[in-house]
Amino acid sequence: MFRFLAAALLVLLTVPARAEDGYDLWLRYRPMEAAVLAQYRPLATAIVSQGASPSLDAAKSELTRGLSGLLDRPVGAGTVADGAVVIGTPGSSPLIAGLKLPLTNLGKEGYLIRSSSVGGHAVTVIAANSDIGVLYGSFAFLRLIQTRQPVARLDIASAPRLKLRLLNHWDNLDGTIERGYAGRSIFDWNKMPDYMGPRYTVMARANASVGINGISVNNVSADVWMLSSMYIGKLAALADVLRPYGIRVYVAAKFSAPVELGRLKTADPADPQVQAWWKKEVDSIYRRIPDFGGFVVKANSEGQPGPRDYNRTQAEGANVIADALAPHGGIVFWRAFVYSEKDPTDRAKQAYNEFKPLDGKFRDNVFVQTKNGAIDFQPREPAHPMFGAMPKTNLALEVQITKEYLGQTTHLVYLPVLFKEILDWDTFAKGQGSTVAKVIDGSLEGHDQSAMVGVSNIGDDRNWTGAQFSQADWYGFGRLAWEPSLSAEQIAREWLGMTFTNDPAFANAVIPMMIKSREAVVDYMTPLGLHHQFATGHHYGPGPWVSDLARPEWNPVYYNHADAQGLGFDRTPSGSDATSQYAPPLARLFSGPDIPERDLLWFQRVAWDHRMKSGRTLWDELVVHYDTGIATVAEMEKTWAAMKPHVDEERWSQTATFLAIQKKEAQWWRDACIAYFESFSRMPMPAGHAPPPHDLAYYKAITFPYAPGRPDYTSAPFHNRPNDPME
Ligand code: GCV
Repeated sequence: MFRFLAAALLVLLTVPARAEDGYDLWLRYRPMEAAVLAQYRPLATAIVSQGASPSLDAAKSELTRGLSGLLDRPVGAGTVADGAVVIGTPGSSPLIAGLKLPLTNLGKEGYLIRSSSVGGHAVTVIAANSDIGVLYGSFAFLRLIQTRQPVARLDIASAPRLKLRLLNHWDNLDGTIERGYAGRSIFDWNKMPDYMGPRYTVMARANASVGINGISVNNVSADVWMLSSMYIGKLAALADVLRPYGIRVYVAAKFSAPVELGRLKTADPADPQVQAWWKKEVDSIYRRIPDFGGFVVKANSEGQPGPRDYNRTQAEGANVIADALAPHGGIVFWRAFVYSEKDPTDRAKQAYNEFKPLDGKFRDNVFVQTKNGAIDFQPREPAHPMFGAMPKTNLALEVQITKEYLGQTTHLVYLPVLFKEILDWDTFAKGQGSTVAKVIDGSLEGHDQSAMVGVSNIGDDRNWTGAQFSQADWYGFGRLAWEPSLSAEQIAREWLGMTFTNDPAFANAVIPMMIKSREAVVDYMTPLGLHHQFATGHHYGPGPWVSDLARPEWNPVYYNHADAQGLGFDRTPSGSDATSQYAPPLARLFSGPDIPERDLLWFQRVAWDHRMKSGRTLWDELVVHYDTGIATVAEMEKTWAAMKPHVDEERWSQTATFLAIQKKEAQWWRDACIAYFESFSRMPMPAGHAPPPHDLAYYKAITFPYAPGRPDYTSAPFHNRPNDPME
């Protein structure tokens, strides 16, 4: 009997207390290892807080939850004693006020965490100028413990470098998500405002833990219903849930709302009735949501209405809405993602051409929201030439956290490396060191406003983002929007420690795997500056041959320009001259022989037998890159296989299976692209590199009628396909 009980106990001790499925994100707060518990327990014995507010309550309950979980014993409200965690603002806490802490430079959202003495007791103080700052500080304190940092002698001050740190959800009101790969929308509008499910609060906690302070809730290709009184009522209920966590709600507004909703004859921004309509609409929103953030607007882009419909400029369009918002402190995020089928100019040049002349014409409460690159969230793009070229305009950087062009759910691609590439990109706008980070944080041109926006990857999947590792992209976006100088390695280390384990053997293997994943996807999808080689509509898988779409710039052949002579888009002065949109040192670099090869085919057209720096021909180099991408994924798969002892079964095996899918699809990308390009180059495969196993027709015939995330979800057309490879 005793032996049986001992065996049962052993089983209980070795099986994780709770199965893990990713729902708890990086806020798991599982008990620390026995070896370190003894060190940490005396340093967080109780939470002392004076004053009360919803944000302070959120801070208290996060600390209670987090410390009790991590320290594996109840840590609740208490009084000052050794080990107490004293939280608050000088305004609401006499204890904090008495400490005369240097909070002035921390602004509204910054925090200070300091080991201190109160009444002769050694305590940790988490102080800020506002309750939301206290909440941010509480998450930061928990993060230190979650990542096993020493907390006995703390003196940390942190304030966000960017003021607005937003997610844009591209969620449709019917529950589908444009470019969403993690299930359906988490916003269950149909049941709002009566039922506000628990996931909104978990999402708010996760956002606040990384400093995200705003979300726009609906697709930028906007549904006018969102501005209706009925939906604003639902939104007000959501705003109530998110407010304690410092998160404001924003809405994607449709420019034609004055016509569709207001029944006016026009949406012309110069029309006084239109101006009055926006004012009335905005006033009424603020009556119901006093801290409403403002609007995101996609205008005159991909079929959306906009000021150009009335021969007005983008600035006139933005300003009419900005004027309505200004008295309430609201903001317009006016998207620069515009291109027109009526304009034969290189698509990469169109946004700059349209916006650059408008520099200085936008109101102060307008951001021109600019994607990281001039095309569309490709695996790699040079930074958008508008960064650095609009000194009198607030520019917000928009990145895509959902992986529309990066393998969607199943490819492990750690995006903070990509985000950093853009933030650290030197625009040379004011000489060397004029990075995109300095453009968007306002410091380069002395702007007060600053913003970074990420297109959300959240859905109603149990693990929120579809894949465990995609949580790192959400996490990393928030951390970088707070502090763009953080390194992708540091963010990975934090996230891994909080999400899986702090075991150095795990971090030492998995951090390099995550970092490498970024170059791998470029290698196996679009090496050497290739871009937009994706299958039609859903963008899942390769389609470099596609040439039959209505608009030229929707076709991959528009971007690769493959023919018997060579490959690549000539954007030098002898071609589209897009290079001239960059500051002179970059313009020279990109149109000359010293161009970094990673951007070669983006800017230049190159003969198949062109000699690369390696001494190989372009053709051979291309093949080598595709194969390097696959080899990297194979290495990632091996690394992860060896991590099995460190990770719970469900999260380990999902990731392992996804990596196997990624490897298979990397091979598919490589084979399909090589089969297509070989039909032009007519060059032999370099030694040691196998030809694609099928002919081009095979790859062309692969279809995915119900791939998720498409912008135009309707019943997929079923053609009589001549040779369906699956049949
Ligand atoms: C919301 C790309 C995507 C579209 C998206 C658009 C945008 O074209 O494929 O789904 O639409 O960008 O950013 O507005």
